[in-house]
Amino acid sequence: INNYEYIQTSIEGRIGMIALNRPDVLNALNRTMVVEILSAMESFDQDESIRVIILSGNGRAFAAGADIEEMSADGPIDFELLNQFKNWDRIASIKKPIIAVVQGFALGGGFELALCCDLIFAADDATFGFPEVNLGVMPGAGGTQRLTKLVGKTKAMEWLFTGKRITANEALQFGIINSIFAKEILIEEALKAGGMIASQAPLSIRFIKEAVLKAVDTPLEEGMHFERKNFYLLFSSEDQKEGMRAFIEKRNPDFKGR
Ligand code: CO8
Repeated sequence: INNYEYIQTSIEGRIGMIALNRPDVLNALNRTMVVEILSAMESFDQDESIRVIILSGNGRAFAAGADIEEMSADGPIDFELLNQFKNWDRIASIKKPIIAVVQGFALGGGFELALCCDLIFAADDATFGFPEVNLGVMPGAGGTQRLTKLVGKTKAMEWLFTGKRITANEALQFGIINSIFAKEILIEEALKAGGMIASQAPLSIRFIKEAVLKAVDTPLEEGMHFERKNFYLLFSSEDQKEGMRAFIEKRNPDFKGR
């Protein structure tokens, strides 16, 4: 639909698809690509006909990290002036659920990108890891923070200190990913799950996402307060009336997202 250089976008029913498309360099994330990913996410987020976003990588990787060539000669002042990570911060404000579909490598910035998504579906060959330590640097797009909040200090330290590869099975065991599928059916399964979520009341999904993300960073009392306000708010939606009426009338609801 758009003229992107490093990604492809398409629409499958109510699902907006974004595919990283630099397969020759294992979808290494250069700066333009990150801008494109965010532009595509934001335009799907604004589009009322889209209810779920799926992010995948073309070729044999999800993404093998930030583009090492692009950043190798940069200094701290370049990063500061570029305000390099402002686009990454935009991911957190996407309201619709994002499913990462990971096959092959999700390393460094590629792993960080997957960790920014809400669900991760992985192929059995998926490999995660933070190899930055081998390059004399460290993760800069949330890796030390998001991984630690997800798996706790013990494994985060180990994986970040060693750069060790995390297999799909380990990732599943530690709650980093939701499911593993054979490569051949991975996208199909993600579309199925996406379709299921897309059939739910969009405002419920929206406020659930907001409340769960809030829980990650908020003391319980404040989070409970936040949850309650969102719960109350949903009772002003047409979909709440429709959902409860449909239950009473013993039929399927027809949710409109309003
Ligand atoms: N950047 C640039 N090019 C890359 C990258 C990368 N991260 N990863 C792979 N490529 C290129 C290779 O240079 C190669 O190009 P060419 O064919 O022109 O030589 C092509 O992709 C294929 O790669 P390989 O031949 O190396 O394929 P292998 O199957 O032998 O190896 C590996 C695959 C193990 C994934 C290997 O390519 C590798 O180690 N890649 C680098 C992984 C890495 O270190 N990632 C972390 C990068 S640092 C980072 O992400 C910091 C995040 C900071 C914030 C993010 C801001 C955007």
